Amino acid sequence: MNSQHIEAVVFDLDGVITDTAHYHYLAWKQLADELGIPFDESFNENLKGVSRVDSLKLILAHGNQSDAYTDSEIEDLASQKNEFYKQLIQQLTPEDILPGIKELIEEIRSESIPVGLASVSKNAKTVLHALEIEHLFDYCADAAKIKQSKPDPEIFLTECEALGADPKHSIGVEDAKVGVQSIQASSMFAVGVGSYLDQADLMVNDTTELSWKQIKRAYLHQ
Ligand code: B16
Ligand code: MG
Repeated sequence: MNSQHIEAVVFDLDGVITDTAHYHYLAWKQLADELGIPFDESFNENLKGVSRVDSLKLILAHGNQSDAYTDSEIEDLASQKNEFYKQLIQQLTPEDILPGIKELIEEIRSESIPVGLASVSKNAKTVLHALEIEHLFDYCADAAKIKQSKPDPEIFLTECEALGADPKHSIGVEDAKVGVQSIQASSMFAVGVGSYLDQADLMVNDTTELSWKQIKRAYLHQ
């Protein structure tokens, strides 16, 4: 029984706060189709939480095209995907916040527990702005300054440090396998939202199942 209090809760963005994971999928699919590389939702699971250029390299390897492009061409292809993605997220509104998430964050904040955002997306600020929830986060990591992608713990450790929280007394919420690994490598308690996350300390099928009471209970009984 762990009787420690909770010092911070850190959320991933894509796939946890809003379903931009689907927009990333659509944008990669458009690029993969142009490159003649087979691409489906199942392969897309490997890209969740992975940075833009690293995702592209995984797609090229999947299509046996790893050596087909120079570094500068890879940058251009990654920018092309980002343009598709930026067009898609133009339609985001506060209605696109996943069910229960805003209420959950407000409940955590009402207990004076700081809340952070650990997204490796360079579009995270634009997305938060479109959802009109920037004010709910005490700190948002700057993806451009994070050197090691998830599953490395860097982004979650950066969050805890900025929030003045001990990672051992903090909780992370993720939808990606590498994200759950990043939380656990930081010694935080991992809540996994969605499929393929069996290694999370607490797993739910979707955001409607996230309850602050249940998260606290699971954290205290870990
Ligand atoms: P961008 P997260 C991640 O965001 C996405 O899961 C991943 O699919 C994407 O490639 C990555 O951000 C980079 O995004 O191209 O917008 O910089 O899950 O960490 O919130
Ligand atoms: Mg995610």
